[in-house]
Amino acid sequence: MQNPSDQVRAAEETPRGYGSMKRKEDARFVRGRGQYVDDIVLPRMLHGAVLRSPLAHARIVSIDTSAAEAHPRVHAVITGETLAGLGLAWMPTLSNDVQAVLATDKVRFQGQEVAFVVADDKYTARDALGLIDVEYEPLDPVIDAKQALAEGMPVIRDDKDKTDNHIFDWESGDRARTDAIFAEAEAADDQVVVVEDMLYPRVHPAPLETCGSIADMDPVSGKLTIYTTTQAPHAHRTLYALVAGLPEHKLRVVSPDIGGGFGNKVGIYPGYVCSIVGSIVTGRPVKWMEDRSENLMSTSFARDYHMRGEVAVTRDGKIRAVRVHVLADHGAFNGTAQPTAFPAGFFGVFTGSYDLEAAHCGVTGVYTNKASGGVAYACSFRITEAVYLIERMVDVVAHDLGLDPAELRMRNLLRPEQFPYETATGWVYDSGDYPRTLQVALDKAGYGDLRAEQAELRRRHDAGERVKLMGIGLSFFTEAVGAGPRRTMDIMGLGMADGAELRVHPTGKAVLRISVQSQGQGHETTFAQIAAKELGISPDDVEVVHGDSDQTPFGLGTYGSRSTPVSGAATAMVARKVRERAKIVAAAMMEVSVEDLEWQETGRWQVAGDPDASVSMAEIAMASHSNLELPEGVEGHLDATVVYNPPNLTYPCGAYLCVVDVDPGTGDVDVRRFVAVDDCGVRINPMIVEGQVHGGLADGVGMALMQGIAFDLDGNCLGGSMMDYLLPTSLECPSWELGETVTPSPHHPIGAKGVGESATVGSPPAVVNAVVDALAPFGVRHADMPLTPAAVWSAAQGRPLRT
Ligand code: MCN
Ligand code: CUM
Repeated sequence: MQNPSDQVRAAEETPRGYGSMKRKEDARFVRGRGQYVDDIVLPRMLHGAVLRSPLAHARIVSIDTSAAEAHPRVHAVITGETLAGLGLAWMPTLSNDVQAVLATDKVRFQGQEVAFVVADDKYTARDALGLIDVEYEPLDPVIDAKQALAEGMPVIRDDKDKTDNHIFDWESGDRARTDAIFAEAEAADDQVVVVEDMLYPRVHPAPLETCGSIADMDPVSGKLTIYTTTQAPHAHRTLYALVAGLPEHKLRVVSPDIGGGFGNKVGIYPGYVCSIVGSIVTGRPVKWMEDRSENLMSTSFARDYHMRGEVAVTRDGKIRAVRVHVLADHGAFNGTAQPTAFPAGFFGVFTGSYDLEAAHCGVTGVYTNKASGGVAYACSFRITEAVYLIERMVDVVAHDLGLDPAELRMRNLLRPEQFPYETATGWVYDSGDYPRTLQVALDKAGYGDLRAEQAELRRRHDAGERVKLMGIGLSFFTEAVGAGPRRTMDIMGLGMADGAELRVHPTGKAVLRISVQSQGQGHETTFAQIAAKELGISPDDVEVVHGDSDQTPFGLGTYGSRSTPVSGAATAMVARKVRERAKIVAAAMMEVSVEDLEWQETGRWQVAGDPDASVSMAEIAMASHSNLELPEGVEGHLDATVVYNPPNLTYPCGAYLCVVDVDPGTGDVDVRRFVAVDDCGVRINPMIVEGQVHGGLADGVGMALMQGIAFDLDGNCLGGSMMDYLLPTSLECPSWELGETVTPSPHHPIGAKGVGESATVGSPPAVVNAVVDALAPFGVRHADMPLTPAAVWSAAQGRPLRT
């Protein structure tokens, strides 16, 4: 087990006041008292079920719903035609595309929504799906993204007058300068160009709670309430308002407890819209909850990036430039979720943690007959792909040049004095001490000893002994989290800034209302800690309200690890505003001037130099509600609101080291050790941060070794159950060894950077680098994820599996 005292604590700079307190929300979760969407039962509630396409690509000839409609316990059968009458057959996606709510003309992926049945109970609704008769005319599917743009391929999106399957071309960086450096490197004797193709396979966030909603249209008041699994209640409300033409005050979006999101719950799914239409049509609340296969087959997948990386490097290991081309498989509808101006998300940070002369990437997005989506799963908008690309490439360079991968990284990492650092693609990294972070990881792992052990095992292997091969894999990542600023970042025109409201009651207890929505990250605890520290009261005395659009200020939601960078900053700012108001009241209470007061860490306003003259926040709160005479213009009471528009993203980083033992005979990989040193600036609750890192590391082991949503040539999804799509368990994971460095974000009011996705971003390349390193005696230079025993064995035979 993890021994906390064993953890490297290079955190001398951490300000006091935060700390590892147990999560407030766990009181209800460990007692089974969480309230998830499926726990909610409304009076007269009906249940919906979705009929899905068995085919990946087919024209719909006819849909006969008469038998289902005749069922005595069925209340409504809704088809694309019904929706077309309401103007709702298609809905906008978060990427300026449209997506079919229920198919009218064609089905475009296996599992696509075709009809919706509303019945007395969920079993009847499901049974009645079997009574619907759909006649399909099968069409050739487009499954291989590399063939999607080939001459003569079937056109998937003929609804849009398209003549091919091309979605977008996007580029970043300075192409001419990058090409010039590559030309130089190719010509020079002391430089080389290293090239590798790699796939980041399609994977799925697979939250334990699937997606669902309950729509409740009150026919009298005309108010529509939607209880739904969303990571962004306010954004969803405004999008519903825009699509349905309803005013926002007639819409209430409630996101109750959420059983994991991991990006899967950012978008709006057809099932949500169907439950709304079902409620409007029947005049009763309608619940829709998908099952496991529906979740895996039809909701937002992640990755599916076919990448070619090129590195121009001197023979002694100075990386000069990086060039990348990506073919991005976006499925049948472009439903990726990222700020509007970023069709490839934040892939532009593919320059990683290194000091480069130039860089360029081009991304081409294509349609295929697969489920849509495209950023979900703890990715910080495609930074998973970017970090995998650069960290795999660095290891390929080390392999080709015969350099030690740790040494090569040290030689190229940004140095602390270079911050703020503008990358070759225009991102301004705020702060970090990368060499120190890497050194902490190497020391903690005992890097030298590990290499010595590896050399000995290799010697025995070469001597013909049957031993497991040991691999050591490193990765160093820089994350970019906390979207906005709203000037450059929006979702469908909604700028990425967050509001916060804080009210201190007369007794000194506070209620904090935030716009972000926790899916398990512990916001009720950490946000209370932020406000409590600023106010000088106990976190137990701050109640955090979130997840209800009627009760909280507007904001863009939880994803891209933006809650702490944006709403966390809003919370600190609003609490400071309240503290300043408290100061005026305190001055009136003690009959001194405001300038005479100074704030004490103990949570009191004190007359400078006189410890006997001070008042606590609770005393001030009561006085602010009393008949105390206040200065002109001060209204009394203790509350405030703010909107925080971040000046920049925050850039957490980390150094990860994975040790694996590989059986070359079976291809079986055992993750022996995993050292993760994260720097997310000031940690509010180290226990929660470590929990976030643990989860992300497990994600990384899953993606690297066992997960992939694959398709056969007919477009049948091969990852539609948890028998096929494997989740890592404690059996596949080692006891994580965590460490930290602390470089506060200079522009964040409390110096915190986000951390929720760091480990998912940073860990896959460490695991893959370790496995490839283990296979070095077989001359292996690269192998694609997932590194299943079959893939590892094939790679060792010199025939790596390629998709
Ligand atoms: N925290 C902290 N100190 C810091 C940074 C963060 O104490 N310096 C705390 C935060 O206050 C918060 C938690 O750590 O309680 C995560 O914070 P943050 O990095 O701001 O990320 P978000 O809260 O915005 O969470 C989103 C992120 C994303 S995008 C995915 S995907 C993911 C992740 O969180 N999904 C999760 N972690 C998850 N964890 C759980 N249990 N469930 C999910 O669905
Ligand atoms: Cu990209 S998964 Mo998280 O940002 O909700």
